Amino acid sequence: MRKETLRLIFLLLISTHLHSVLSWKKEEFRNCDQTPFCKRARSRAPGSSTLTATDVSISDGDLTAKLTHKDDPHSKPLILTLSVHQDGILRLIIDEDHSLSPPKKRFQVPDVVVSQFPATKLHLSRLTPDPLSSSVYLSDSHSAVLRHDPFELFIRHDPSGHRVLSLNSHALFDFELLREKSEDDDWEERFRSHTDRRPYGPQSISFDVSFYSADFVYGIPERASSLALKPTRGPNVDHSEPYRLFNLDVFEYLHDSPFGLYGSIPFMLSHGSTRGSSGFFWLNAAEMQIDVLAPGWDADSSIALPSHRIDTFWMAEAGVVDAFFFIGPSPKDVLRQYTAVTGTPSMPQLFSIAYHQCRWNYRDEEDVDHVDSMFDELDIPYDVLWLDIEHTDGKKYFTWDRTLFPHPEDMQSKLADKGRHMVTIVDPHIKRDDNFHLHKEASQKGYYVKDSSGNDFDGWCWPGSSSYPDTLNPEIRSWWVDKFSYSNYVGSTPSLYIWNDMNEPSVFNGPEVTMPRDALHYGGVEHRELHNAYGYYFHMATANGLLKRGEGKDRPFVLSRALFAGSQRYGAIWTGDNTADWDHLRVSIPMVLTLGLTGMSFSGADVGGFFGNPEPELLVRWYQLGAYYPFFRAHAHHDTKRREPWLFGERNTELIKEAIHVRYALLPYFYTLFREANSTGVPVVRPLWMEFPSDEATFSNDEAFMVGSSLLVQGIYTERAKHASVYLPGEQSWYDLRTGAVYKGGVTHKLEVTEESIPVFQRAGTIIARKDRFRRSSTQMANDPYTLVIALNSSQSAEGELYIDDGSSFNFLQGAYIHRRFIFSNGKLTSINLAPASGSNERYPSDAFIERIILLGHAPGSKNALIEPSNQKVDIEHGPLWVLRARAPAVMTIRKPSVRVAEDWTITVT
Ligand code: NBV
Repeated sequence: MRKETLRLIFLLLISTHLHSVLSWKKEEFRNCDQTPFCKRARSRAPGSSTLTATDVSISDGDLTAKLTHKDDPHSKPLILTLSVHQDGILRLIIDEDHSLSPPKKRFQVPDVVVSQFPATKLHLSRLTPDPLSSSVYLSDSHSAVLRHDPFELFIRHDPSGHRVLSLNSHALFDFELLREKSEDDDWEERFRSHTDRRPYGPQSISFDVSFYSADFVYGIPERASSLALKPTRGPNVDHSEPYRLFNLDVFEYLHDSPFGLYGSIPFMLSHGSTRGSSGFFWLNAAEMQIDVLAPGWDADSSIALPSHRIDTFWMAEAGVVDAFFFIGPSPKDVLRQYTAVTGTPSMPQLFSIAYHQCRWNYRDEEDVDHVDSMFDELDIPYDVLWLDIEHTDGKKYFTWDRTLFPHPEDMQSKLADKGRHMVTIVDPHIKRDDNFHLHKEASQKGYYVKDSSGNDFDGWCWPGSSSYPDTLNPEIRSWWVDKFSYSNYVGSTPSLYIWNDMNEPSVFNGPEVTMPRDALHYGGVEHRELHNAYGYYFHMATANGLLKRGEGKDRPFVLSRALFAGSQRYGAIWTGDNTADWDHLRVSIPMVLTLGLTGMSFSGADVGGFFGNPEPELLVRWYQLGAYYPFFRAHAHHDTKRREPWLFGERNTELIKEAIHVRYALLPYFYTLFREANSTGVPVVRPLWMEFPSDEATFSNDEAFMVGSSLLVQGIYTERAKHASVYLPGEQSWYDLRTGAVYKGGVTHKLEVTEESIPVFQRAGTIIARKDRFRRSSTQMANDPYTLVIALNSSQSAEGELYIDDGSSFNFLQGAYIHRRFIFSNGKLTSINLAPASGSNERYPSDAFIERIILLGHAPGSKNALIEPSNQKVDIEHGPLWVLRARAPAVMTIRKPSVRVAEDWTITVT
């Protein structure tokens, strides 16, 4: 009887859940006014902080100081520590004074700062003696200055005396100290039907951060809004909510809202035309709210600060100040500095950057087989087929519904025979079913997150009553890791990879559809302190599971919905449940760009839109744009009509196929960019201003983006578009990727567009490597020859890089790769080795060769090309720019130079 009632309640809950899918329900989520710490912080006036820095000294190579309230010298001080790291990185920690035994240790997020980072610390030994301030050198050209009274921290560019970044310039700093509860204290907080016991009371932190010489600020994903962050407070601001960072499962999110979605990265960058970029990162996993303040917000303030400054206000519910300042000065420098702290994106397997076919759900093995064979029949390449929650036995992850999927191993091996892979979903909610071994083990071992009374937290999710593994605990992570072994995950094979969904975590009956803030984790950490990093730890444990399964030889692939700073080390993320409409297509670009700017280079949006049925035209445009997302996957809600590429008539199938083909042709270029991201942190897709940092016309461009430094992509975001305005930055020209037609740089062009493609251009002065033969999957293209596309600039020169490795193992870390730079100048193309001088050819031997070289923008008349050292002559002819495309324009082509990619050679055009 009890079971029946529970079942009914559950069905009711699910139906309300699904009902709420119909639209975003504002009232289900807290706004700043309903969030006491946010409301309190926002009501504070500039100048209200009375903290002064005293007892400044250098100890252990760090600068330390006490922060005390001037008007209350007996109040408990805070301890400030400043450390300086290589490459102009400043770290600031402010916490309670542990020697005064605060009621509890505040949570400082572990496992995000990479282990190598502390080793980059520079030992401070010199402090300038000045009663008003203390300063230390940050780099050859920058100092960090701590003003004592009132306390303020700023970074100064010494030669010019200009400021770069500062904290507490408006004296808004506030740090609520933990205290023992007295009888009069009522710390409980209520939201809708939920009560948060808040046993430790108020503990929030807030402060202002200013970015100087800045025209715009960017970053702090994840939300569906513009790339440049609009002000949220001050004169002429039309909406008044701060940007929220609180990982939530938000149904049908709006396409233009400051509301935080599934992931949080508390990292903001500024950019300006005069002095470039700088960055600020606050490592804190509690709910955060951030205001971008409009000029004039502090009209009453007497503090005179330079213009071209952007003030921001940061508020967090708990934790400590563990903040990092990055001095840039170029946007790429900021990314390098940020990823020196949180890690660069991991190097993905080649297959995972190709095309993925997903839907909730591919019903059964027959369905899988049918979809797979249709791709073959139509000659459309794809690499991965995905199975959503319905493939399991009653939403118990790591199991199969054996009626629908009786032979999972055979199913996977059939795909693997064609070089294809499968991904299955593994969510964090574990079904509380005593017959489920995972649940039995987890509950016996005490591995679940606890509720505020210390019992296993029990919440509703897909399987009904569910509990959640506490992956903050390293022991629980290693337990989780072992679940991915072939013997534990019965039915899994080496070509199976994983998808983590709902890891915000999503709890259908929880406050704001998530876990209560007073739930408890390992070490007595409250969920409120850890919330934004829960999904990060789960993603980490899953990725490490795949790593261990492959005995450390295979690069894992795990897609996660929730994310935090550092998630880039564990896999890809996607932008969740978008909608099949033009606005969502448009907003996918600032969303993906923002993720890239905050280290998370490997991301994409559901192609086609998750909710709703796209019109064929929208679907085609989505494929054309999605082919340039770093993560390229089509996906759809189970209530939508089937939408595999062949279901919209022959013409649309052709168009979709062509979009996918372009991605496959460009895989060598994409893979080279993924390696660049892996070694430098610079994202695969970039805002235009990252490549053209002084061109103001690019600063708020949300519609176009760069793929690497060579391609510019302009999306088409409206129905039946006949024209598009495309701004092509820089002084050099641009070549249309499809036609080779040349366009002037520094101009906005009004271009005709057809259904055949969106506008994409190759920048003059660049060389791109392609693979133009199409097979079933990227894996099957491994030994195919390359085409080089040389786009010459006005001095008839160009450069580009190509990175190749085995596409799946970690041998590249031992130098098993090919990395070449191609330089074309004075009529001669030279291939130069960029890999460590000795041994790379032996470590990664390859016969791969170049079958065609296309010269765009070359002066006509050349007939031959001389290849050295082989001393062979080959013809220069007119050949198609795209071999497989009928009616492709003819361009100057060096056919069959047949030089090996791994070797040094030159080709001289005569
Ligand atoms: O697992 C089902 C879906 C999934 O297809 C989607 O991609 C996720 O974002 N999942 C959310 C849960 C339910 C969504 C209504």
